Amino acid sequence: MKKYYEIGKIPYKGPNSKEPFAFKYYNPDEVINGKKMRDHLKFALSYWHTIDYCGLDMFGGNTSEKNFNETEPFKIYKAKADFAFDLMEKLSIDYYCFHDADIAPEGKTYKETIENFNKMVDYLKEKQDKTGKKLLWDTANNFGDKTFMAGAATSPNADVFAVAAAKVKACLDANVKLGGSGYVFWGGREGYDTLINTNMGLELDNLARFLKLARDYGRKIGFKGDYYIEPKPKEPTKHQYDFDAATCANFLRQYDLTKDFKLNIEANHATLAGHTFQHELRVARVNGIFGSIDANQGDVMLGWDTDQFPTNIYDTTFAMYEVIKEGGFTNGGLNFDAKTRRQSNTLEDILLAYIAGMDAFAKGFRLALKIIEDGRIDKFVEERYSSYNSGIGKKIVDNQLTLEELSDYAMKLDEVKVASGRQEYLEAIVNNIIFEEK
Ligand code: XUL
Ligand code: CO
Repeated sequence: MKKYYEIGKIPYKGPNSKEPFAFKYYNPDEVINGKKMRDHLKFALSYWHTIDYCGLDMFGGNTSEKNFNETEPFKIYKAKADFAFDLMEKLSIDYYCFHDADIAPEGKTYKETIENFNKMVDYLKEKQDKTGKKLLWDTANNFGDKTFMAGAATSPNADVFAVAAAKVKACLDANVKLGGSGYVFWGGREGYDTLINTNMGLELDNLARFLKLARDYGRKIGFKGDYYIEPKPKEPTKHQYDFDAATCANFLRQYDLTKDFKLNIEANHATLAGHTFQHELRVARVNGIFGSIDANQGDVMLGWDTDQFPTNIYDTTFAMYEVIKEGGFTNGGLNFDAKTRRQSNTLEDILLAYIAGMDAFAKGFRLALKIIEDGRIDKFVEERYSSYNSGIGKKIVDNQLTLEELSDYAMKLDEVKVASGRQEYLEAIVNNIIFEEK
């Protein structure tokens, strides 16, 4: 197999190709329903997993190297940025995402760290201007350093709240400079391990206060994109305050944040919460807070966030079904919050992993369109609820009836028969569409 530096731009070769470094389903400039595939899917590269992660796990060190033969800190981070943009170009990826800590060397003080960060933001701006690549979102890593061991906005220590604010301020400044369309707050360590040492009420109020301060500052400096919170039920803390989409929806509503904040739904976080990816997307949609996606997948046998590249066609199909039903992405996109396995330790494995994930979503997108075009599923659901289109059902949804009136109506009914849900029939339709030879 070819080595990374022998490989040029990844071509689209179609489903029958056996070429490893070619797309089988993602044809970036193919126009579907009036829009290029690249604009439907809005793929983004994740800096932390792709550019920094080298295979470290709890039992052993790195299995790969991403300093690109440099030893001086700024030269290393510039080489990383060069690699990121080269990779995006090779893969026809138009967007990227990063944490502050991902792109620049850490300084000896918070001040120096932010200065280093700003320097590298300027470098990324130059690269963006040259290539046309865009920032989907950035975020502050307010969980890695020991300062944040008890949380950031929910830390019991007010100085930590201030340090977290300084980092978010720098990330928002960077976002505006780079023309980003989103800003993410993943809860990180915003949660708790035991209530014996925790003031939950204050922590939640402080988290909301923090988000409001960030929102107001961002709007003041001209950030027009969406703010996202990213549900995750556990890891690193035992109880995360942003457990799942429903918990986040309640939090945003309680603190009057739904106007500015949406959700960044991650597939592996959904499964950790005991939900499907599609469930989380649907919950976000019905609450009017669907924003962006962290595309990956977990392993059903493992209880942690494995952040694998997504290859499960059912998941990508149903995820794209939700995206299409939502009318597509606006400020959001599909960020691969995914890393190559520890044993997939070469640079060409990164290309192969992205190709696998992008093709899985491209195929999922094509299949979701087919499911919608086929119409049997949507028609079945529509008919299943048709009793609400007229008569008593229409009056119910128009809020015209009291409980007494409903009771009077029910008293006149004979046996009520509920129609079959036909789950197996519908699953067979989905399989038929997915496996249909064309
Ligand atoms: C952690 C996670 C993060 C966020 C950004 O599980 O998903 O990478 O996406 O902080
Ligand atoms: Co994520």
